[in-house]
Amino acid sequence: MDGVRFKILLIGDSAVGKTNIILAFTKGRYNPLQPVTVGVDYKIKDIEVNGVKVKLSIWDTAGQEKFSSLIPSFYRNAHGAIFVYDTTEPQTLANLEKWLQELKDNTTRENVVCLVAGNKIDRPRAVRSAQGQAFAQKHKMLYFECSAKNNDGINLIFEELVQKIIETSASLETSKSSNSCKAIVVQQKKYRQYQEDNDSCPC
Ligand SMILES: Nc1nc2c(ncn2[C@@H]2O[C@H](COP(=O)(O)OP(=O)(O)OP(=O)(O)O)[C@@H](O)[C@H]2O)c(=O)[nH]1
Ligand SMILES: [Mg+2]
Repeated sequence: MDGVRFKILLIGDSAVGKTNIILAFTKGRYNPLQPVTVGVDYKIKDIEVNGVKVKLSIWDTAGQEKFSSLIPSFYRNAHGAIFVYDTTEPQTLANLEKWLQELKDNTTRENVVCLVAGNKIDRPRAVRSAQGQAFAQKHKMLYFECSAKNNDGINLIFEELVQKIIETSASLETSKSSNSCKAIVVQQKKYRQYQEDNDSCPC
């Protein structure tokens, strides 16, 4: 199915690793000297989830307030949001409450699918997984941990988020775009059935 596009946001404090997560996912690279993000930036990446091709626009913004700009256009029409915190800095998890409020204040869609990502698990942790999970559970979000440095868990985050967006949109069945997502779910089921019946890909 062509023409499926999702807008994904990365949100969180400065230096939690948002830009490096995007870099790891889109280019397989890590930059320890990554300059702080100023304003808003985005990258495009095509992925395939359960046989369905999806074009992602992945939006990055400045964690430092003094550099943030164009906030409403950043949040507009987003399908999914990844709330990033640093597993070595407890305050970055606490601050996700503020970032969540900002999303709520600016979103133009009701059903933004949200995921919490605890980044920098390659370093000694100062936040237990259970603490991150508790925040995610409280707000009905998915929860994952990752290391942009080691490219550990990064692909999974985007794949699970996209899968959840497809499922959520299909179950709502209220708009043209959700109908197209429903079609994707049907296609995924057919694809899985085909894989069970045959060992090779149908495409
Ligand atoms: N050890 C480790 N360090 C990381 C990881 N991800 C990012 N960093 C470090 O954290 C610094 C900040 O990363 P960025 O990706 O620039 O953080 P950001 O969230 O985009 O920050 P702003 O643009 O200011 O909002 C980087 O220069 C890296 O040194 C990781 O997975 N592990
Ligand atoms: Mg950045």
